[in-house]
Amino acid sequence: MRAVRTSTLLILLLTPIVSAAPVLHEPLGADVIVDGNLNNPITSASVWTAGVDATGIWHGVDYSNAAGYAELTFVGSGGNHRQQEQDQRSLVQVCFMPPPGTYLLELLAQVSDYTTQIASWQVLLLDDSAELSLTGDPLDKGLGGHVRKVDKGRVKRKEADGQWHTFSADFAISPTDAASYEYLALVLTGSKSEDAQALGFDSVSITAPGGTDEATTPQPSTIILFALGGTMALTRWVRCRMAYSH
Ligand SMILES: [Ca+2]
Repeated sequence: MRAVRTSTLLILLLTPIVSAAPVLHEPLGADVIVDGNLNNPITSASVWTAGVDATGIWHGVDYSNAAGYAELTFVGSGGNHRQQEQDQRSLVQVCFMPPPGTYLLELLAQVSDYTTQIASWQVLLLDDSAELSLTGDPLDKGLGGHVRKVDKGRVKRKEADGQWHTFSADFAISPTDAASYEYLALVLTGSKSEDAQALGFDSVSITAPGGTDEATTPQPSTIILFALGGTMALTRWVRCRMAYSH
């Protein structure tokens, strides 16, 4: 009887350990972005600094989500494109690096006018010394080797009609990326030049992954990097999810 109990106990103890081991090719199916519907308070900040500011929450300057989406409240002076760039305000969510793979970014954006407004987004990989400025151009201030851009997009003329439009794009995180950078950042950026103009973001998600790129035959060095990057990234990512997903 005692032997049966002992073996049962051993199985019970071992089962979670075995099932918790990272299976790098298995789809995760989870959303990298926390609170993609913009329901929780946006932390007001003009800079996001690695190692100082929190992951898994929205940081922004001059954005309100009182209406259930991220609405830009700052009205710039408009004018030429350079002025519009300076009038930009960004909303950022940074998360610990997810595992390597191909990811799908989806979001809703609402913009009134193409010629006097800017609305764009970028997926950035950051190292542990990166600083993102949330006013003006987020990549304008000497980020150097601390940042690698893996995706960018913007609202185009035909979509700048004051209505909500859905945008989506695939981007990839390679095993080398996952081993070289500490964080993934989604930066949503916009400007307004008149109070009556709309600038909003909502329903943001980054979902994944189909695992590493199946079209590529991994070389031994790539496999080692993948295992290292993937395991480190998965550990950090799960930690991030556990800390900030409630
Ligand atoms: Ca919402």
